Amino acid sequence: VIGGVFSIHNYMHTVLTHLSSIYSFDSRELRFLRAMVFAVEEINNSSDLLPGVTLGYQVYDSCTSIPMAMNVAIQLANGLDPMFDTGEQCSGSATVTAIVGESGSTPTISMLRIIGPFGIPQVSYFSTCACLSDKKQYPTFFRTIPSDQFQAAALAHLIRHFGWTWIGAVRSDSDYGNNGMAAFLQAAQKEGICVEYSETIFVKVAIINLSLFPKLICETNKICISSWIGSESWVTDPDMLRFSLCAGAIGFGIPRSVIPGLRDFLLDLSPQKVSNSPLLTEFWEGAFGWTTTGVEEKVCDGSEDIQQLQTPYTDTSQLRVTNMVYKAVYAIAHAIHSSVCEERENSTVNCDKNLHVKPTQVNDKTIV
Ligand SMILES: *[C@@H]1O[C@H](CO)[C@@H](O)[C@H](O)[C@H]1NC(C)=O
Ligand SMILES: *[C@@H]1O[C@H](CO)[C@@H](O)[C@H](O)[C@H]1NC(C)=O
Ligand SMILES: CC(=O)N[C@H]1CO[C@H](CO)[C@@H](O)[C@@H]1O
Repeated sequence: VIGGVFSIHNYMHTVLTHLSSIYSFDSRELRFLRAMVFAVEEINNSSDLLPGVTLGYQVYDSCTSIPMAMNVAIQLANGLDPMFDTGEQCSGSATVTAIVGESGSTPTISMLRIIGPFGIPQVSYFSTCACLSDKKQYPTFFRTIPSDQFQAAALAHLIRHFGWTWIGAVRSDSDYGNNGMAAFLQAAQKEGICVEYSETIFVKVAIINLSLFPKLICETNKICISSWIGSESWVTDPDMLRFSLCAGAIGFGIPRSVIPGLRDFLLDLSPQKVSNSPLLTEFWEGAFGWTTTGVEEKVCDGSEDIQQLQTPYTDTSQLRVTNMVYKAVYAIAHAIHSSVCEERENSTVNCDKNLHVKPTQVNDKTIV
């Protein structure tokens, strides 16, 4: 059984005019989650990788919250009941052998502090903080996405390339923001770029979920900027590109990819399948049931057609981070494979289903 942790829900508290909470469902993260399930199924169908061994999964929503991510880490280490997606093939609980996740660097670090001592390998698809490359601190951490160390240097090159020598820099106050900025400032100095200011958050808005910081800048549109240069996590975020101010932003993205069969898998949601999963039900109701203002409400009756939907969940035109999720599952499967399978002389592969795989064994075999 492998664990998966995704930031499906976001909670933001803003104090722009009065204290209000913005609650949102990130259907792109739901796509990441479903890509993990897809990869598990594909591996289960494969006769080369883990023949005769069935992978299972337990997936959780960390709600983009650090306390929640820590809670999930404890549950994964203990093998308690899954909170979401209890439908389909759950065969009961078990301590997970490896974990795919988290999305953000800070929740990933929080999880590693808890789960690391158990030796359970954690493979992130989206945590880019260079700080995570420290193998002494995080011996069980792996990732399929490159460290920000490379991005910082590349961004400084890019700015130099366009001859912009005078810039301002803003970041979120998080491990991703602070470490990323530190690396960038160093790289910028090397390139002879003058950084006028480097700020965390602007005063009027207090945001609990700091990774959403740039989103708010774009939404409130209060800062006058001639050109935005963004880091990967927001320059390819469909939510950000909705704002014209951000639509012209440039930066580096993870390459696009094509995952054959994934689109059909994502769209293969019968009302039956949806109603078996609380998470899919929420997505479905949100996509078909209510408008974003919550004013017009209509009830789902099973006649909804997902083919007609245009949401980040159904948008498979880019598959950047999604591919990193897919690769993370495969990295884990290969590590388990080399722990329990052996190639015979006559080149058949024999896997010992009954062998209890220790997470530390898998940790030693994980290569990404
Ligand atoms: C796995 O095999 C089943 C049965 O052949 C098929 O229906 C399903 O689409 C396959 N899943 C993947 C992800 O390849
Ligand atoms: C390969 O060898 C194993 C024993 O080492 C045997 O059980 C198996 O049937 C053989 N497979 C083939 C295809 O010859
Ligand atoms: C979780 C999952 O997809 N399990 C499936 C793995 O593949 C086997 C063989 O196709 C199925 O029986 C499992 O249900």
